[in-house]
Amino acid sequence: MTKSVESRREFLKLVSATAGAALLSPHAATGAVRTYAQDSPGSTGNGPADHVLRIKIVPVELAPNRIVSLTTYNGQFPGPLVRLKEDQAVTIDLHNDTDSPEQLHWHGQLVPSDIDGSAEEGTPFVPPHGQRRIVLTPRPAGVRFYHTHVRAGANLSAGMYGGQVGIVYVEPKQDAGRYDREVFLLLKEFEPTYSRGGDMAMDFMAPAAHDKNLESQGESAMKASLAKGTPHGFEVGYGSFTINGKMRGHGEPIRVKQGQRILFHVVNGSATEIRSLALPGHTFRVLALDGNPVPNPASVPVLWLGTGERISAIVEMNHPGNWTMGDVGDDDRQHGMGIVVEYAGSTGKPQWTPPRAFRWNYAHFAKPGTPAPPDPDETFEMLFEKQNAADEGFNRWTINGTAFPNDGMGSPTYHLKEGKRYRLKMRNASDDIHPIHLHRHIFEVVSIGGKPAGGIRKDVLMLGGYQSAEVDFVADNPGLTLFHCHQQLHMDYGFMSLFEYV
Ligand SMILES: [Cu+2]
Repeated sequence: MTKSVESRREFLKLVSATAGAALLSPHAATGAVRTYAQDSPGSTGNGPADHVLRIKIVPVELAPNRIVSLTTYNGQFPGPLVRLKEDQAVTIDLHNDTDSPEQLHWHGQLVPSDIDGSAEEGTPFVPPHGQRRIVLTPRPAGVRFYHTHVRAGANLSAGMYGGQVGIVYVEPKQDAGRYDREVFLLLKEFEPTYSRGGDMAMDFMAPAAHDKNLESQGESAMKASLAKGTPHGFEVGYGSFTINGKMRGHGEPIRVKQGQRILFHVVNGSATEIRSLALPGHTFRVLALDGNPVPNPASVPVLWLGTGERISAIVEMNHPGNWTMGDVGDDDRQHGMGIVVEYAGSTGKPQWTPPRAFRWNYAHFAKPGTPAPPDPDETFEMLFEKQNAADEGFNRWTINGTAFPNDGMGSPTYHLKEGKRYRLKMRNASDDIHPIHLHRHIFEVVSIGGKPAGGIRKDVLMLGGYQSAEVDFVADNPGLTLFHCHQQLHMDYGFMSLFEYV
């Protein structure tokens, strides 16, 4: 085990033993205890910060008489839209007004491990009733977001079940887009409760073919567990569904005029759910996935996003009326997952019609005939498996047979050399879709279900049930790097791994 891992481990132990005490640096090479304000990695100066994010618990009104208590940023949900300029460093003060240590993760940005917001990577916690100043150089341009990165486990008010989610827009140096207006949409559910067995939409993705070996492997494991009398592991369902923190019909409508081109930036801020979005009579021209421009901007009738995914898409307002833009799932839309799009001069109740049958396929946005990426320097094979209800009633998730420890103190499994190109060959022996996320790097999709999909750059990829996918990344950002499924229940119960640079 490397020294940095040892010090991280010691640090994490200290933090959990002394939550509430002065925060310690995980990188204190001498072992000396230093207070946080004096030795915050990346801290600078005493002047006012460019941005302040304050973690606090407040009541949030999702609809009249529908008020929930949420841990938020700055007392609002969603957290404030943070607009940054590519490569222009900013200071950000993180305050924690709660009683629990917190982490703020800069999802999709190429930042150092000590500010990335993951304790597993060695980022110090923002202590309870404490603060931390960081300096962040935003990159790359595009839609990123920020959210908490603490383990929730069985606590359905912690982690991403609460309101700690906000959008970051890193403005490009040159904005190539032609549009009249930008609209940011954050999709998020609240009032989580446990259930047994999920209702995850499974049939929306293409390619749809299952890998027979993965399927028989997953199914025989499940059968063996159920045969022993074990019930299905816990899943989580929700009582309220929101766009930008309001249930359908209770927020401000998106007011448009015929002929306008609206650039929607859609973020799935859900803890656990895959979301869809459609606007009756309109199509989405997808320009970027996870903030990164796609090789082939294609038009689609519906967007699908796993947790943590973002899509930027232009909609031409060419179908006047009063519409519900919402989830294609009737139940979720009726429980709030929608927003009204109102053309100037239109009256009457907002209308919904389902989109035409369509399968979501990342390869739509790849350019046909794109040459295969260069051979990697090394390939890591990863097999994802579920152990039904194995961890106090929760499903345990393993990568190559190993679950990441629940205390966050796992050792790095994968060793990287700076500048080398790595391929992750991922195989899913479960029937769940996993939105797979890599921190601090952007990967390039190589193939999905055995079909090439080159040129698409992302940081979250939905891996279908009993399917395989390959992604490549270049090790260009030294430091501990977390890899995990973005589904909160999955990451909290083992579906994580660490990469280190050696
Ligand atoms: Cu998962």
